[in-house]
Amino acid sequence: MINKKAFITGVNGQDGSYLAEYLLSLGYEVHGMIRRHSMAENQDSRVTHLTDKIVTHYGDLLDESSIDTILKKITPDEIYNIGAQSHVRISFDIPQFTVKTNALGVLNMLESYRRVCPDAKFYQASSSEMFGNSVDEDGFQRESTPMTPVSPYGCSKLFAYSIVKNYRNSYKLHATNGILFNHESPRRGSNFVTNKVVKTAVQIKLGLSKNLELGNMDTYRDWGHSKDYVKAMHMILNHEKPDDFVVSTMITHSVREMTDYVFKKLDLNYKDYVSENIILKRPEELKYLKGDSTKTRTILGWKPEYTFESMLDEMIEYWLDKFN
Ligand code: G4F
Repeated sequence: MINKKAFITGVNGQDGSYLAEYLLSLGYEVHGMIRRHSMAENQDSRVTHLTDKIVTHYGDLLDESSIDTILKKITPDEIYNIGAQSHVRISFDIPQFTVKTNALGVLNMLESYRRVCPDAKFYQASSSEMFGNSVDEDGFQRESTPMTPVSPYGCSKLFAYSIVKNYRNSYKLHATNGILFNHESPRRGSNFVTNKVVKTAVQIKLGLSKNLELGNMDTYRDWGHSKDYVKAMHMILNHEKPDDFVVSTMITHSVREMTDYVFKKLDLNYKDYVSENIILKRPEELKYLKGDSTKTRTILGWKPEYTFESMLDEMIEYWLDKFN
């Protein structure tokens, strides 16, 4: 068992909650930061089952003093900065909040980390959205692919990625980036496309809904499972040399193919229920993602256990259970 203390921002998110479970299973003392919301049950809904096992602290990436106070109190060995405004389309509606949280918020974390506990190791949740529409000739994005983001979210994440590298080099910190491609699970927010499709398809199957409106169905994403990806986060942070790693399945599917798979699993034809609504499209779209995670697989020995199909099957089962 590992006798260490970990601090996770965004512990109440999909990844934060799976990461907390994973670190607990390894023997860690787990601390998480949660933000105060007006609805009490939203503050820790994904970690209520861990109430007795983890320590939560109120704080905010935009409130430097709260980060300082928490880090001084815990003196963690490992810091996972996963908290963010993580919805790409919504980043067009609230660009300034997105940039403050995802860019300045990371700088706030790094400054506290540098001053309070510089011997800790730091993981930053970087994103494949940073690549924008840049693709290498062989159809993959990898660590060396130029980054040309096409959303306020992507731009904010590129700043964060860059400042982490800058702090690593300037202050000799063990600060790392995981460049994660899309990753899903039953805990995914239902305004992200996979869980929106699965949840609504199940509702249609059970007569609880009649139709599904989507935005662009002809974009491609490399979708993995969050449970596999949090293990990669732990490996990246614990690699002896602080570095940047792509985490992906190396397989891509369109939103249309994903929708077709989910409806077929429920013996439905998506064409009878799904329509495209321009309101759900983005002002600028990232069309195609397929990540080359060879470096992560070779150096760290990581590989995913879930497939695209087993991940969607698990999500379908979850919603069938929930509504039945
Ligand atoms: O599920 P999405 O909203 O995920 P997106 O934008 O790729 O971002 C996710 O992955 C990133 C990694 O690359 C993360 F950094 C980020 O935090 C987030 O987790 O949309 C996927 C695709 C897009 O092309 C979108 O235009 O699905 C398309 N789409 C079509 N109809 C839709 C919808 N997306 C959403 N959310 N809702 C729709 O109705």
